[in-house]
Amino acid sequence: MANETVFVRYPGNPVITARAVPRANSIHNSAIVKRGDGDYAGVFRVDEISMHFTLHTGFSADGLSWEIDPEPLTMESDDPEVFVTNQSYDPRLTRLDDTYYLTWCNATPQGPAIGLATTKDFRHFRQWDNPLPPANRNCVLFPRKIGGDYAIYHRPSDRGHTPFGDIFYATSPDLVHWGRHRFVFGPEMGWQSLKVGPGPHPIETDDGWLLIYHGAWRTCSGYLYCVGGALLDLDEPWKVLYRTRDYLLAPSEIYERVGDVPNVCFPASAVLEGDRLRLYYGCADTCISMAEAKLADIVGFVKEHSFRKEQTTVWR
Ligand code: BMA
Repeated sequence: MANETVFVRYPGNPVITARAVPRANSIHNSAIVKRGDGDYAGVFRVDEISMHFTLHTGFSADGLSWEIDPEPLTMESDDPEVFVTNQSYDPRLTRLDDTYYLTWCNATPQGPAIGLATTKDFRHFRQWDNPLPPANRNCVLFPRKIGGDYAIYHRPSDRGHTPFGDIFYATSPDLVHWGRHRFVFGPEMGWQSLKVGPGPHPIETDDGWLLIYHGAWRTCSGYLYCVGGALLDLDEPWKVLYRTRDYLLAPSEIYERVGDVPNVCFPASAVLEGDRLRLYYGCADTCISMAEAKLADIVGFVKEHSFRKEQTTVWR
């Protein structure tokens, strides 16, 4: 395969296409988890044929054959001021104790804005107060508290196809009040020279938090979205220990190269299966694929293919 590193693509890719949902133009950057009883559930980004972006739940016995709810999910909230739009996209899911935390992006008149909701059963979702002001496009919660607080990685943005983007860290004692904002890392030369954003929830390893992220590069005819990895300090997760200089995954297959937005691999969920990690990623803003690798091999790759300090050049 052209550019495979440690990840091996599932031969049946793409795993989910627009055919799974009536009136869908595409289904891509989506959040998938494996539940306690061994089945899989997810919140999916569906771009409808009206080009409204909606979130739908989906269920699967094996993570490969999916039933996607044809209707968008609904949220309950006590707060009439929470962001509600007809453009909701790029969900992430994190399990913490017995609750799943959904973060996603809403297109609001003030720009992209992060939504936060919780569910235990994927039937009832409770939306919390707006965690961050616009403009912010990517947000994911850590799977455990850090120093007694909830913690997120997020990516401030602008209103358009943002030509910049650094990853930040923030914490909250109660999921409502967010602070202690810390810069984590920004673009670097090469495939991640335009912007970076957090992907699936961080995964705790002996070598630090593994964060799989996307990096974008501007080509002469558009953008290229690749997948990278970083290892971050377990107690102070804004401190970068290692961060990939070489990408972990990049568009090479026809379903990654061709679609509504060509040349996009957008990592959105990571599911651990024993010592292996399944990465689900959006392809060309059109469909969803899966690639697998041993967790230890991913960590090894990140360490081995990391920038050395003297190679790091901030590229703005
Ligand atoms: C980003 C997000 C993603 C999308 C990507 C490529 O800015 O909007 O939803 O996959 O662009 O179009």
